[in-house]
Amino acid sequence: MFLYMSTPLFISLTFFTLVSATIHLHPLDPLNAMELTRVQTIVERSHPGSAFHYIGLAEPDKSSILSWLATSLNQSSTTPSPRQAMTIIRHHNQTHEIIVDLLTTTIIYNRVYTGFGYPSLSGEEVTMAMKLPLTYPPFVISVRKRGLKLDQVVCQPYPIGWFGVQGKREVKLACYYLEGTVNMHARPLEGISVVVDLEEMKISKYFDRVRVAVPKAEGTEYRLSQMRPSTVRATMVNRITVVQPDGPGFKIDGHIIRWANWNFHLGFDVRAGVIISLASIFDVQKQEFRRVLYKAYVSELFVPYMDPTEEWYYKTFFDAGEFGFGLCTLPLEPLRDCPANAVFIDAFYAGQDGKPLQIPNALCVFERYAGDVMWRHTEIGIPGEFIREVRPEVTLVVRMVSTVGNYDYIIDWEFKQSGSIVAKVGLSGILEVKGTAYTHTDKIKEEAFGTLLAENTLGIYHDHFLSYHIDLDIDGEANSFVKNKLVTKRVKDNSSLRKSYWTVEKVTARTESEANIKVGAEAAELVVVNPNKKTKLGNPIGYRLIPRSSPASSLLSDDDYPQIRGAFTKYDLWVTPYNNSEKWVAGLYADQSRGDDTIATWSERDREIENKDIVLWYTVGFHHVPSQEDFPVMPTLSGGFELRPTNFFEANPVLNSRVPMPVNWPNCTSPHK
Ligand SMILES: *[C@@H]1O[C@H](CO)[C@@H](O)[C@H](O)[C@H]1NC(C)=O
Ligand SMILES: *[C@@H]1O[C@H](CO)[C@@H](O)[C@H](O)[C@H]1NC(C)=O
Ligand SMILES: *[C@@H]1O[C@H](CO)[C@@H](O)[C@H](O)[C@H]1NC(C)=O
Ligand SMILES: *[C@@H]1O[C@H](CO)[C@@H](O)[C@H](O)[C@H]1NC(C)=O
Ligand SMILES: *[C@@H]1O[C@H](CO)[C@@H](O)[C@H](O)[C@H]1NC(C)=O
Ligand SMILES: [Cu+2]
Repeated sequence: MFLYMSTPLFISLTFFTLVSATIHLHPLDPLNAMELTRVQTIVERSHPGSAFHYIGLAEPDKSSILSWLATSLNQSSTTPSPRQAMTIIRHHNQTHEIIVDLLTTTIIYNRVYTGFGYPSLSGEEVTMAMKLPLTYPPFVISVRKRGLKLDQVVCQPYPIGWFGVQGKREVKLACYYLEGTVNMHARPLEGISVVVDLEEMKISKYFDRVRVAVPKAEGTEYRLSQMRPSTVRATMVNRITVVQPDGPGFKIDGHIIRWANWNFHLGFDVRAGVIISLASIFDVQKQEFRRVLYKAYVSELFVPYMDPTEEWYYKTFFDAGEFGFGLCTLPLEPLRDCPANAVFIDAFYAGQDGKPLQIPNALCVFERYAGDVMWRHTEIGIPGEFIREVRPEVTLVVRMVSTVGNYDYIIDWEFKQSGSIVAKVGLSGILEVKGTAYTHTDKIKEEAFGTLLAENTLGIYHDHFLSYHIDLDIDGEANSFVKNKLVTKRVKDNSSLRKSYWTVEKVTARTESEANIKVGAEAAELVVVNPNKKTKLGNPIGYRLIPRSSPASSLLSDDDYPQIRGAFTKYDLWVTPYNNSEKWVAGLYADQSRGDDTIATWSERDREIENKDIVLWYTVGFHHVPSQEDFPVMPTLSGGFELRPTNFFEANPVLNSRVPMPVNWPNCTSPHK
């Protein structure tokens, strides 16, 4: 499932470097390589031979972060930040949760987890499991029976899900045929089921049920170097770049990024991937930074396939919880994944042995100038005058790409000077396809569960549900969630020639259940307000969540096993009170989870959320009916949402924004001077 491009780090741990490195850390900084090594040493000492499935920051409670920030503003005091690491290991076939305090270098919490579900798979065990079939005699026979070459077969591990019975820690393998292509996902070997027991690291079940033609290699190529020049020419465009002769306009100070009127903390977690925290915007009128976003990240990514047959029913993946959205992050390619003016940032995580690994260029940060307009007006109504004011839009983008097996997810966080934060996800990569005997849709007699994309190749229907954890703190923690319902009114008293109009009815959600919403089912603005603060004119200060793609909640039945585990997909939006231990919307132990630690169970308490520190969980969903254009590799399909100030400022915050100076680049002159 993973390409190992991560670089092992060899670190000489001296007391001096550890101490000096700790003092300048921000409490939200991801664990650095030295800290990971420290955790590994301490845990390995008490639990020798552990397999590390997770090491990440044990995030301090919000109150302690905020008080650290307040005191660290005083230059004179250099309070070391609280640093603790959360570790999930497998040791003697048991799951342990261990918290290590990095300042005192001691274990402060250690318990065996006995609930349902297993920790995320480690990259190393996945790599080992993949190789098992190639030396497993029944599999070798199956490959021969199909007339295929064993050395051209590669297998990929898939979590087995939960279907009502407690399973061992196992994965299933799906195998693919490489000959004549590098697009292995396009050439599945259907009909074979391989189950691997991960504790024993051996094949525990094996079936070869049906034989289906392996789709052909022709037409599956996607490398530019292999394309015939005549086919490339039609889509050729001229040379193009973004030039900033004065360098980027942002500053990176540790993990703090300052740009234009924004500053925020940029973190990384092996499970969540990129994490945005403590985003504040400078208010020109008030002459101060104002808090907007405490924290935001992708909490889970659920991808259920819609084929209930034996070889496919279990394909209902939780990519963050089962694999690690951060673990699947691979180095970005300069000039292609990110533009010429991008700055790249490395990330660190722990391998199965607990030792630090580096992902070079895991994140990029760049200013985007895409020719868009921030605001404008032309006034031709004044006799004798022609007024035109245009402000071009420059924004700041943080990007990460996570390649979870066949799919690539391009995760963007974009900051606008006007106060908006835009979250965007782009789906690309290779579809999960199924081999079939069919070569034309006219011949398909029974239910196919997908679209015929090429001869012998079905693109199976599926969903992508990304749940975003969005902890807004609008001018402070005490916030409320308000639905501004747009309701139709009738004119009843003949006072107007109009028969109808719409108006706004504000409904504040008092408890969790009142906030659940299927966006699109009703016309409403979704607003987080600070009910304790008002603009000078008396409007509640707020931020609005605007979907940037059609919402898509789950179409599965409530009693279907994957739906019980992925219950967050029942609504597009949930609102919960802040709770530092409610981080993963489908549960901490997502592999073979049973849905007893999901937002649906947390919310059963129906806690109060009015004028409280609240968290929004918004799902960016896609029902994916594959089409032929998605084959052999899919052009990016995007979705997302915008967090937009709504009566947060007294007026347009970019009214007096400047226009960037023109760039006189050699040999680059505008024909429309
Ligand atoms: C900074 O330190 C001074 C003196 O110790 C104290 O009075 C003040 O409250 C501190 N400021 C913050 C923001 O903690
Ligand atoms: C873990 O369990 C497997 C059986 O599932 C057993 O073969 C193995 O010895 C066990 N390992 C340890 C360390 O107990
Ligand atoms: C409105 O006008 C209609 C037609 O002139 C009349 O029948 C009706 O009684 C009026 N309704 C009111 C509330 O005045
Ligand atoms: C925080 O969430 C956890 C998990 O849902 C729960 O056990 C705990 O009681 C919650 N804490 C508070 C203060 O509600
Ligand atoms: C500009 O054009 C000149 C002459 O064609 C060439 O020598 C030079 O390399 C060009 N500069 C850039 C930056 O492209
Ligand atoms: Cu898809």
